[in-house]
Amino acid sequence: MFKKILIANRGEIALRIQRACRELGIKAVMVYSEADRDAKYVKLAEEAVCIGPAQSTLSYLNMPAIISAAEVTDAEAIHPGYGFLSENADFAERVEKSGFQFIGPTPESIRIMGDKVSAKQAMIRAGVPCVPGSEGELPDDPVQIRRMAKAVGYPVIIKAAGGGGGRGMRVVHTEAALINAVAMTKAEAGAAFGNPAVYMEKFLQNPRHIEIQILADKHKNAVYLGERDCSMQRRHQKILEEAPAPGINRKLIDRVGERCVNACKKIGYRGAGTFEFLYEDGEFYFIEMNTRVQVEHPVTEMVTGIDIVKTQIMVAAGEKLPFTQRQIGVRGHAIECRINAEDPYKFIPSPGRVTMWHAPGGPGVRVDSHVYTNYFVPPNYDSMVGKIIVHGDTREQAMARMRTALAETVVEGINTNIPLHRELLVDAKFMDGGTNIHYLEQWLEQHKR
Ligand code: MV4
Repeated sequence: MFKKILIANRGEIALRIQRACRELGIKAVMVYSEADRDAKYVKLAEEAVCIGPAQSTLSYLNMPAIISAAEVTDAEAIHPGYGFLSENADFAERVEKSGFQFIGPTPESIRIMGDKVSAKQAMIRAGVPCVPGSEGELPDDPVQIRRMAKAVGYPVIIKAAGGGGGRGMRVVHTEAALINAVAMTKAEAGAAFGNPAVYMEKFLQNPRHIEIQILADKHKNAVYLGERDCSMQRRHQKILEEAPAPGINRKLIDRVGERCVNACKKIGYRGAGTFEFLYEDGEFYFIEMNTRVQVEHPVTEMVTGIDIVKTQIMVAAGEKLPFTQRQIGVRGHAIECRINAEDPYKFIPSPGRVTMWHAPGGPGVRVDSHVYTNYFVPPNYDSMVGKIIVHGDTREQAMARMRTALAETVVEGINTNIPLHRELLVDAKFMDGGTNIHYLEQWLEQHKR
């Protein structure tokens, strides 16, 4: 096992990884920008290195600064967390070339999944169900493009190979609009991602966003840890996630989970990963794979009892997965509410001094946050300041626990989206379960104030 790890991230996930290190008896080196000097995990750290000014391009995205910090502190491995450099194949490569273990998949795996065309081709080959479409980069010939769209059936969606997470896509409803839409998406993709390649898919009108968590080691073992429902989102920002996904047939999920595991084995995937699917009319369609730990990993930890971050570190150190698929079960129900420093209905960021922070507690309640009373939320980064996660025997019990937790939570000095969560937790459609990816935006439109 490693003796010392460098954590190349900030905020709640930096604290989460630091906690996993403590449990494993590993020393954690924290890095921080000038804006994060007073962070709780920096104060708690046995070692911490300032890697630059507030601006992330000069600190948390500064590869030489991070690798130098690992060198001067004699760390053996680097955990990238989520966001920042976590899915940057060049970073993973530079980390390994500098003699450190990257806690994540190989640079090659990251590269394949980063290109959404090669990711989809890998999944088609591995038998993972995908959205019908071009099965590769679109050709230049407009005649062929039109023929493909006709075969797929309108509406279609044109997506950039270099995109993902909602960037670089365009829906096309008619043949008349097709060729221009392809040209526009290609031009934008070339400018935004340095890669003009695009592909085509059937556009699903009312899907849910369901994702499957996997873990794999360096010894060809891989398992799936069930699914998460992440349909509650606005502008591609998830705000509430849950596990398991309400109302989806367990046998179907097991079949898809097994396909994901097989795909991992086939491509030599290792570490934690998430297969993202759209789910509509009882069918799963793969869209993208995330090669990092995700914000919403705690709901899976709560229902499986497996520590995903600890396992990431163990498998990076070369250990075998400490459980088999048969030993993994889903017990009860978990819900996560992301707490953002923002206006709850206008979504304007609300950084600043937190004059009062009181976290909830009680049975089945977990809070992952680096915030404390008098903490200053810097304006330079993502607005998420923590997560409240609850577990219960049933979805009803989990919802009741979340309502209590949200009622107990006190945050003063900044605005947060807690009032929005309080309303959602008593919304009849949410309580029924199974709302689709458009639900929150429609709800906000109807509850305008
Ligand atoms: C789609 C789609 C409908 N049909 N693909 C958006 C984020 C990126 N990961 C893929 N996205 C979508 N791809 C097809 N063929 C609808 C979306 C989509 C979406 C997906 C998941 C969660 C929220 C979403 C919000 C808008 C659109």
